[in-house]
Amino acid sequence: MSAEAKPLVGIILGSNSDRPILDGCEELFERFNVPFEIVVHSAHRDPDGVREWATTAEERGLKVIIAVAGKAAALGGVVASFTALPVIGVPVKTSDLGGLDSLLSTVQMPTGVPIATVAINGAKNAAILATQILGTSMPEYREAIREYKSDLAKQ
Ligand code: RP5
Repeated sequence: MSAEAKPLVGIILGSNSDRPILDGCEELFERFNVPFEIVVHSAHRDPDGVREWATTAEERGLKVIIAVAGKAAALGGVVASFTALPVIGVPVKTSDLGGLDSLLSTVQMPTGVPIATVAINGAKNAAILATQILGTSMPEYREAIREYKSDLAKQ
């Protein structure tokens, strides 16, 4: 993947404190040759930043969005409200409620605004799912997932 490749997946974090959740996720995107970008905008502390990023995501070439947030995790839902792109939500494990707060805030979306929610701290699965979504129209990503699954079966 060239350094200048235009990102296809946009990862938005609610806080810099969510950054460690991406361990393993970035490596998978590198393995699959998927260009991605990472930004930090909180739905509660920086709603204007979220809106600007989400409303311009499609025109900037993004195909899939991953939203990573914890606690009263509104981020994925707010992003989904601004874009027609598919949004994958990663609920972050929290110290007080173990991430159940993040999970329910992310998964319990009203009809019409779905978020494909993965497990608490499930950023690796988010990377795989995002690549599978890309693979519906880009065969090289289908092949990358096929190879990955074949390697998994050998473990
Ligand atoms: C959420 O609040 C963030 O996504 C993070 O998981 C949580 C705590 O954020 P910090 O107080 O550590 O910035 O918005």
